[in-house]
Amino acid sequence: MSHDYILYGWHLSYFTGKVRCYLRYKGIPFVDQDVDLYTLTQRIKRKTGAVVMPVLRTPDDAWLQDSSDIIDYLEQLYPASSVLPSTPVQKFAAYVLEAWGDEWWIPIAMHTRWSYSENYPLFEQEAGSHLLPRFPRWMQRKAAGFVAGNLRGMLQRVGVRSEQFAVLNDWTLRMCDLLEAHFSQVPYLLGARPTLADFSLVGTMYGHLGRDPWPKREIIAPRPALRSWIDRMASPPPAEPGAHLLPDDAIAPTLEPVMRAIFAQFVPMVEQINAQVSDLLRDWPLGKPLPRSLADVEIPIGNAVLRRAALPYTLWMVQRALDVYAAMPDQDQDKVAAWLARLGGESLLELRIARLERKALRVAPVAA
Ligand SMILES: N[C@@H](CCC(=O)N[C@@H](CS)C(=O)NCC(=O)O)C(=O)O
Repeated sequence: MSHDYILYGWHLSYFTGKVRCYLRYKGIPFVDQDVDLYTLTQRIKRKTGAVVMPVLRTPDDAWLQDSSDIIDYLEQLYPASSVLPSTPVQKFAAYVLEAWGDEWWIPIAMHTRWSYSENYPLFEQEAGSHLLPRFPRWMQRKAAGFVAGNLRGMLQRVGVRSEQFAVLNDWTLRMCDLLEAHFSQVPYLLGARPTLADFSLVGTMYGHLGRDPWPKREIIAPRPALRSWIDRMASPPPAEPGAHLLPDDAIAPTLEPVMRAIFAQFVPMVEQINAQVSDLLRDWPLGKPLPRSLADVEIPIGNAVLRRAALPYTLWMVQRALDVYAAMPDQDQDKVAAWLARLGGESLLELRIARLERKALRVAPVAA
């Protein structure tokens, strides 16, 4: 059998946005298929082991799951207009930003959607009609309600707790101000073309903050440079040969406050997840998937503390970045280490994560 790539997902979905924007930027022909209930819960479950989106079905009928693995796979096949920087600091930064964009923003994306009821009609309408196309409206509403119930069931775990709304909102506004200042100066995170870092961040920005009515109006609309970056990412202009990342492996000064926040907040979160996982692994068989979530971690945010459950999967994302670092020649590692030290990120390189393999939405320890 041979067909174009098929992307199973929804416009509402965080990680589908990451892959869709990537496919469009790369000019890879694909069918953008709103996933229905049967495909989501039966076919995808059978093929990947989880009820999850996005899934990319390849022309030779492999069903690929996980946005990072999908992008890795396609980068090998379509090396033109690579989204991976070739110089050490930008390359490492792209992977760190990918881990942060994928993992850190989950509570923000869930909070800005599920804590404001004006967002629900869009969710209900789109999710319902995708799940049960051609079915009566009342059945579509019921199906959307079922999925919404499952997603609401995750809120507490990911840190969307009413006593934390103010911290989440303040953090989001401050971070979006930083991103606005950056995109007012530089078209993409690392220069004049998008990288893995942009595709990760656009997941939360396109599917959630840029489309759900409350955050779209309250957070994104007042920040026109951020808005136009989202729009450029969603409908990318054709890749231009002359569009380069910043010269001399530089990270824009406007991105430095974002990186500092990552090192001050995301890295401590990762360290705490790693401590919990390391404890557990003392008595855990190789190959057995870890629970999806563990006990709470406590993340310093200015004078406040944000609590959310530790997700072992996050370590797999960070392992990707550390693998890239480990594969660099010494002089490149020195450049990355010096850059991290300047921005307060040196402890990232001290993390000792047990080797993990992804198993659908979970991770399992494997021999190093
Ligand atoms: N890390 C995966 C996660 C995919 C994911 O979490 N997808 C969400 C929708 S955006 C989902 O299907 N979640 C179901 C669940 O968490 O059980 C990726 O990068 O693709």
